[in-house]
Amino acid sequence: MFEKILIANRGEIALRIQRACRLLGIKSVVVYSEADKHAKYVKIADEAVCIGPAKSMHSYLNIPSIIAAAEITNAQAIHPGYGFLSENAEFARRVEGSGFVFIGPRPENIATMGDKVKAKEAMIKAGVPVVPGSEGELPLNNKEVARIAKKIGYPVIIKAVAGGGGRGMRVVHKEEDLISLLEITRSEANAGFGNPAVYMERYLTEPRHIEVQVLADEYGNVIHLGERDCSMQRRHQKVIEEAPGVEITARMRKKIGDSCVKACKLLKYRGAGTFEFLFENGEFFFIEMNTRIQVEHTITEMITGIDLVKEQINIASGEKLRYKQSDIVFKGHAIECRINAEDPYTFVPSPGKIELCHFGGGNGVRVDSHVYSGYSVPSFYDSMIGKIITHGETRQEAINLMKGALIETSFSGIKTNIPLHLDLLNNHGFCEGAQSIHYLEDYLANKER
Ligand code: MV4
Repeated sequence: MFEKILIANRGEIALRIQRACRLLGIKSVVVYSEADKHAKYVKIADEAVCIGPAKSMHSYLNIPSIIAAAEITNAQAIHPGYGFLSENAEFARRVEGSGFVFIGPRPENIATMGDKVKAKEAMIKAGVPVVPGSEGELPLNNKEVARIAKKIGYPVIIKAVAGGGGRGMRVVHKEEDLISLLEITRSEANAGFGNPAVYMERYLTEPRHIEVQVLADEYGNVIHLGERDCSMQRRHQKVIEEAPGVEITARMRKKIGDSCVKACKLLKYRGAGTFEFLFENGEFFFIEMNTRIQVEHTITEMITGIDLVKEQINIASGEKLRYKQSDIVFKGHAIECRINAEDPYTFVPSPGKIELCHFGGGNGVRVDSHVYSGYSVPSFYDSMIGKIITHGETRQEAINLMKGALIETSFSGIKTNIPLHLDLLNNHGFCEGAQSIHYLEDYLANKER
């Protein structure tokens, strides 16, 4: 096992990884930008290294600074967290090339999943159901593209091969709009990702976003840990997540989970990973795979009792997976509310000094947050300042616990999205579990009128 790990991230996930290090008796090195220098998780780390100025480009995205920090502190492994460099295959390669262990998948697997066409091809090979669409990237011949769209059937969606997470996509409802939207998507893809290649899929109009968590070791042992429903989102930012998925039966879970496990085995995948699906009319359709720990990993931890960050570290140190699929038992229902420093109605970020901060608690309530009274939320990064997670025997209990936890929670000095969360937890449609990926945006649009 490692003696020292460098955490190449900030905020709540840096603290989450630091906690896993303490659990395992591993020393942690935190890297920080000048904007994060006063954060408490930086002060309480075994070691801390400043890697540059506030702007991410010069600190949390600065590969040579991070590797130099690992060298001077004699860390053995680097955990990338989520966001920043976590899905950068080049970073993973350079970490390994410098003699450190990358706590994550093989660089080749990160690169494959970054190419959405290659990712889909890998899934088709493994028997994972994918959204029907073009075979690979679209040809340059417009007539040919029109023929493909007609065959798939309108509406279709055009997506950038190098995109993902909702960037670089266009829905096309009728043939007249096809070529102009195709050209816009291509040029945006080229400008945004340096790659104009696009592909096409049937557009699913009212799906849920369901994702499956997996864990794989170096030796081909793979398990799945069930699914999460992340449909409650606005502009591709998740707001509330829950596990298990509302409509998902044990049979469906086993079938889709087993197919994800098979894909991992074929890919020789290692570490934690998430398969993203659209779920409509009882069917799963793969869209993307994330090769990192995700913000919402906590709800899977609550219903399985498995510490995913601890397992990531165990796997990276070369240990065999300590669980078989039959060891995984799903218990109760968990919900996560992402707490953002923002206006709850306009979504405008609200950085600044938190005068007072108090989180609710009690049995079944978990708080993952690095903030406290007196902490200043920097304006340079994502506005998420923490997560409240509740775990009950039933979905209704998890909702009730969350309402209580949020009512107990108070912040002054900054605005948070807690009022929005409370509105949603009292919303009839959400309480019925009726959410599709459009639910929250529709709700917000209707509320304005
Ligand atoms: C889709 C889709 C409908 N049909 N693909 C958006 C993010 C990216 N990961 C894929 N996305 C979508 N792909 C087909 N064939 C709708 C979306 C989508 C979406 C997906 C998941 C969560 C939120 C979303 C919000 C808008 C659109």
